[in-house]
Amino acid sequence: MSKLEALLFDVDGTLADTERDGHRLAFNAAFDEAGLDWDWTPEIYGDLLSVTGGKERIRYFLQKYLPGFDLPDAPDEWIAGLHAAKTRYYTDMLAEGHIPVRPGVRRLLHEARDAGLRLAIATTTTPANVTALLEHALEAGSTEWFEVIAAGDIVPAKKPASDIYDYALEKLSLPAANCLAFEDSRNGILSSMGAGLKTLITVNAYTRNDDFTGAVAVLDQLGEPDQPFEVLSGEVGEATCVDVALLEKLHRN
Ligand code: XBP
Ligand code: MG
Repeated sequence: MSKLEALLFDVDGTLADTERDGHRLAFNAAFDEAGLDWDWTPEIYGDLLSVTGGKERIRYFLQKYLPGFDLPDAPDEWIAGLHAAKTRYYTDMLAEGHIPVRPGVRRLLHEARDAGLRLAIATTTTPANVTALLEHALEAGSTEWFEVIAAGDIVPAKKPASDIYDYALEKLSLPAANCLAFEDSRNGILSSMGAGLKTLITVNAYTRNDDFTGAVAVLDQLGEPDQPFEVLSGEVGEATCVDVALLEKLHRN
C-alpha cells in the first residue's frame, strides 16, 4: 500500500472562498476602469465559472453574452491588459484582508507540516494571486510551506485538463498514489483525478451541486474541533473535522 507523503491543494474555493466576493468584484472593477459597462452579477459569474482561468473566462463571456462586441485589434493583448488590471484589484483586496481562509485550512496545514507531509499547490489562478492569498489570508511566510506552487499559465491547458496536477507531481517527484488532492469543483476533480489523484472535496455555494463522482469524501468544509463538518458523501467514521489521521484513512481506502 502506498504511504501518504504529500498534499496538493487547489486555491480558489478550496483554501478560500475567493470567487463571488473576490475575483468577481475585481473583474468588475477592471471593466469599470476600462470604461466597459459589463456587470458580472453573482448569477452570471456562476455560469462563467464553467471556464477556468480569468482570460479564458473573459473570452467565454464575450462569445456567450456579447457576441456582437467589437474587439479591438490585437484582442489577446487587450484581454491580457484587462486581466492584468483585474489581478491588481484582486491582489489589493487580499492585501487589505478582505478574504479569509476557509475553516480548518490553517489548522490542517500546521498539522500536516508537523506530521512531515509535503505540501504543493495546483491552481489555474495567476501566481501573484496565490502568493497574496497565502501571505495575507493564511500567514506571513506561508508561501515557503509549499514545495511546489503550480499556477496559471505555467501549463497551456487549464483545469479540467490534468496538466497542472501532472506538473506539480513531476516537480514533487512523487507518484500520484502517494498523494492526496483537495478540490472544490467539478473542473477541479476532473483535473486531479485525471492525474490519478485521490481527491477530497470541500464544496462552496457555487459548487455544492457539482458531480463529484470518484471523490474519497465530499464535505461542506474541513471543519474545526468546535465547528464540525457536514458529510455530503463518503465514509469518515467518527471524525468531525479533517485531521491527518482522517486524511491517512481516506487515502488508504
Ligand atoms: C479558479 C479559477 C481562476 C480564478 C481567476 O479555478 O478559475 O481562474 O477564478 O483567476 P480553480 P485568474 O480553483 O479550479 O483553480 O483571473 O488569475 O485566472
Ligand atoms: Mg477551485
